[in-house]
Amino acid sequence: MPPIMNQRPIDRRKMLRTGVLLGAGTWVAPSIVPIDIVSAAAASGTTYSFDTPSTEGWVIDNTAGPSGGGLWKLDNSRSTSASYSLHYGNGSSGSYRTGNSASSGTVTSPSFSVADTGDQSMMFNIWREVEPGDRGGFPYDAFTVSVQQTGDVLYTRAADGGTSGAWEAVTLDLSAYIGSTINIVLSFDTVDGVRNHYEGIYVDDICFGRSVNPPAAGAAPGAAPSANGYFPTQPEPTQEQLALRALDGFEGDYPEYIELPPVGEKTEG
Ligand SMILES: [Ca+2]
Repeated sequence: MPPIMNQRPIDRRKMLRTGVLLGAGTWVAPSIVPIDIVSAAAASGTTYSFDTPSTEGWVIDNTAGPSGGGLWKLDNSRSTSASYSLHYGNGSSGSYRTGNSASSGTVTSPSFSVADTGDQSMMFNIWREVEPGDRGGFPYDAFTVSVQQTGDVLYTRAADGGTSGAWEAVTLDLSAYIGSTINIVLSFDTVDGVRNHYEGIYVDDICFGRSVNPPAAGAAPGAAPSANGYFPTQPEPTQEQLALRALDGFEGDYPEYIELPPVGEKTEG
């Protein structure tokens, strides 16, 4: 999902005019709705801004996942509502490198009921800086949003470099869970212990509210739970990926001095 540029405040009256209201109160949103970071967070429903500062009922578990030793915390380095957010890392001057070890952890929402009116979507703002996807496409440094009760993965991003210094507003469709009481799980997993010298993840202004925006790309409610629960099952790396990773073990500590050619060019010339 590319960064959303030229954001402007939501005019809800205009949305009502341009959307489609079907019978029985079924709301179908217009295909394109401008999303303003602050306004999205102020939509109807429950919003978590973490600013008192408090996790506001969200539960951090830095022992969860394949590795544990996670770095989820409240942090005031970056936010879309002043001045705290949920953060995986060590602030804007740090990184999520934990020696040469992998790390993982989760943050789990309070339970809530997905009603048949309202509360059918999850909106949040996210800022990510993770390793770039130039090492064979293996999904290192995976951020995932899942449903605890089913293991359904609603959203995942890995090894793509992040959000290019900008915040992204993400909307996920929860209508598959109408009538259910669920908890949402945010997880981050470095998968391995190299190339973790990046700032990490910030999530702020999580809102469960009326579905006014199309589901984000990658949303897939109803997917089967993986063997790892809300940590998606990772494929086995190929021999080429493992070889590149062995090089990364050195490069990861000295990225400013070493630039390896991209995959596919290594054997040329
Ligand atoms: Ca905040």
